[in-house]
Amino acid sequence: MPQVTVTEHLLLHQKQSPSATGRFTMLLNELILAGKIISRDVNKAGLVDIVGFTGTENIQGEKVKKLDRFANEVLIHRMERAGVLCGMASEENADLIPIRDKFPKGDYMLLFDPLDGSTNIDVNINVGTIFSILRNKNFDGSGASLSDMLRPGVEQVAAGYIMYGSSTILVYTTGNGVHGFTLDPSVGEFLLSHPNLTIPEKGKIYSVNEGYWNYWDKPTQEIVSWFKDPDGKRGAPYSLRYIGSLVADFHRTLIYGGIFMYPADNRDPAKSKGKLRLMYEASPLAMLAEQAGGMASTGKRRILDIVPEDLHQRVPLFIGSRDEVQKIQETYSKYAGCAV
Ligand code: AFP
Repeated sequence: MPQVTVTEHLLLHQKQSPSATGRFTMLLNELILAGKIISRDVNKAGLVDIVGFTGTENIQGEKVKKLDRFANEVLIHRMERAGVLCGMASEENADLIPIRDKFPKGDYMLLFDPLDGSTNIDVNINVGTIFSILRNKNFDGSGASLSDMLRPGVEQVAAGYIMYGSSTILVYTTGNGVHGFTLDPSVGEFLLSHPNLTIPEKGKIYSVNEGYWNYWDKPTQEIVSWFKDPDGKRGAPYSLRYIGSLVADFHRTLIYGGIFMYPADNRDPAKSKGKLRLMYEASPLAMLAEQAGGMASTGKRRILDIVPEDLHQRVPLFIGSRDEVQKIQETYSKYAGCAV
C-alpha cells in the first residue's frame, strides 16, 4: 500500500481549497519539525541530563521539568521563524509571545502546551504537545494583541497534538475530519496511519482522577456512581482507566470511546474551575472530539463556545463519546438552579 506522508496529505488538502496560499502548510510543517526535535529528546530521557526539575515554577505555580522547558524553547524558536505567525502563547509563559521584528509575519496565531503530562516523563509514560491555531482577523502586518487572541474555540482553524510514546503520533484537524500519522523513525517522516478517525458513539471506559471524589459537586459524584453501577443500563460497570497525562487519556478515548473527565473541585479556589486550561488543552481537544463525532462540555455548556477571559483560564472538561457526554449534561441540567 502506498504510504502517504503528512506533507503530501497537507498539500492534497491545500489543493482542495482554491484560496489556499500554502502559508498554513508552512506553519504545520514547521510545527512537525519542532515535534520531531522534541520526540528525539523525549526518547533520550534517562540517558542525558534532561529528566527532573529546573528548580523554577511556571505561571500555573507548577514545578517546571527540564524537558518542559526544552520543548517550550524548541517550539518558540522554530515557530517564530515560520514567517506566518503574528503571535504565540504557551502554557509555560505568563504573557503573549510576540514575533520579533526581524522575522516575517502572517495572520496566524499559535497556542500550545509544549509538553503536557510532563510529571510522567521520568516514569516513561506518554506525554504530548497540544496545539491550537487561530487567525487574527485584525492583522495589519504587525503583531497580535491579547484581545486578538482571546477567541472562542469554535474559531480555531486547526488543532491537534503530537504524542510521544511507544511511537510518536501526530493527530490533527483543520475542520475536515481528524487524521492521525505515525512517525517512522527510519525515514524521519510522519505517515498516515489513522485516516478519518471517529469516536465510537458510546464507550465502556470512564477516565477521571477518582482520588478527588470528596472535592466534587453532586452531579459529578452521581455520574461517576452511574458509571460504576453494575445494575445500570448496560448491565455492567464501565472500566476505569486513568493515565494522568491528558494527551494519552484523550488519545485512548478517541480510539476506544468513553469519556475523560477533569471536573471542577473545591480543593482550593484555583481548582474551582478544574485544572485544565481552556486555550491550551480543552479547546484544541474539543475541536478534535467534535470533528471525530464526539462532544466536549463543561457539564453545563459546549467548550468551543466559551469566550476566554484570560490566556491561562481553567475549565472543567468532560470529553469523549456523544452518549457519555450527553449523560453528563443531563445530570447537570437536573441539578440546574440547586446549590450543589
Ligand atoms: P503535568 O503536565 O503537571 O503532568 O499535568 C498534567 C495534566 O495537566 C494533564 O495532562 C492531566 O490530565 C492532569 O494534569 C492530571 O492531573 P491530576 O494529577 O490532578 O490527576
